[in-house]
Amino acid sequence: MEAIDPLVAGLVAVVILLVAGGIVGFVARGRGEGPPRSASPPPSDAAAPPETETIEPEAEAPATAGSEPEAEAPAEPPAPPEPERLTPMERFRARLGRSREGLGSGLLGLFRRGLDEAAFEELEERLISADVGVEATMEIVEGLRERTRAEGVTDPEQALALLKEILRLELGVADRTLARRAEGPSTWLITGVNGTGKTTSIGKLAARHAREGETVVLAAADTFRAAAIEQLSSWGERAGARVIKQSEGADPAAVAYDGWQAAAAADADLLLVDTAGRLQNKRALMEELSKVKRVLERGAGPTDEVLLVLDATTGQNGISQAQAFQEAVDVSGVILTKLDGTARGGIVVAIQRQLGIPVKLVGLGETVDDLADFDVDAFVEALFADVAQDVELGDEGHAER
Ligand SMILES: Nc1nc2c(ncn2[C@@H]2O[C@H](COP(=O)(O)OP(=O)(O)O)[C@@H](O)[C@H]2O)c(=O)[nH]1
Ligand SMILES: [Mg+2]
Repeated sequence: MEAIDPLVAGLVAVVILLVAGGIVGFVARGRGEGPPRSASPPPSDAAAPPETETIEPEAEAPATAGSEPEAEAPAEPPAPPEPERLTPMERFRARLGRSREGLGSGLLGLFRRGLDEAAFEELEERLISADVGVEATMEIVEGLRERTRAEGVTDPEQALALLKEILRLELGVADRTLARRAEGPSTWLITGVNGTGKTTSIGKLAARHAREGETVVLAAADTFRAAAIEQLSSWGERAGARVIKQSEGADPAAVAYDGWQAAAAADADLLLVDTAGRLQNKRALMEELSKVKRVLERGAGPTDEVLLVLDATTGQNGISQAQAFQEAVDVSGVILTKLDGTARGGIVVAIQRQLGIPVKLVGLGETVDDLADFDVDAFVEALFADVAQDVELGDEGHAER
């Protein structure tokens, strides 16, 4: 027994040294690697002035247009120096300033004054002004009233957490995936009223998927004005996506069909079809759209996504527009644009509730990076984010004050 003791002591010492070394190494690594994430400004600053026609592609990863000189198959691809992209949470938070001002900020202060009728009434007003819709507002506020009572909640922070949870539940059930087919080009038809942001959203989508290494084809089936075709072409150029177009006034259904043929011939991954949003009257527009879809499907088979682009700043108006589109082309998802410029972020709730169509993507600005998958958690957190953190992120809405 006594002979073992020094051996055991030695082993113990070695183990202690190893463990201590590991901890020191780990701490050192942890300190060293910390990327100055929050210190660096967002790549596409929210304060950038809106310039539709002169959007810079801001140093896109050149994964798009084929053969770069240095694109020799590297044995082990080193992590490419990705331009730093915001996480959904950061992006939402940085861009939802206006909605937050109306809805989220100050709520904690309100609850601190007491969870009484006056507080619930003010919450109701805020939700309605944010375009959540009357019915949903009543339910949300009633839900909060009941749960705070039932659970004996008096703490304002807890009440806010409950409100967030109720909102998340309200938004939480939808399938927001963008449908892709296993083989051949997935086809997404983009519809919506003029000026809502169809072409811009297509440009952003094209860039995003091209960046991921996909081959993207765009069909300029908004043949209503030559400018619309040019606008799509320049987005296509920037994204490295081929644009199938004809002259102004051409049959949009034929352009869509051509788009499919080109996409199939190129073995492309994704076909995005732009459409017109303005015709002499609504009926003509809806007839044209359903024809575009029908003809496209003769070649392409069932359309994978029919995305309706709605402008968040038009509030409830957008919802009545949506009904007509839904009848004409059976919408599968909404792209909600201009959420950055509105205090009516609550429209997300109203759209889903009143239309039963999930918001799948949101536009958070005019530049190529300003399209985000709709993320319920990020959205709800951003709506109610602590105002102190906005300044840190350079949020325009609050930093200006
Ligand atoms: N602030 C902001 N502007 C947007 C957004 N999406 C589109 N726009 C702007 O809305 C205007 C109309 O967009 P456009 O794509 O031409 O609409 P379309 O007529 O539906 O094709 C343009 O000035 C766009 O830059 C967005 O998410 N945020
Ligand atoms: Mg357009």
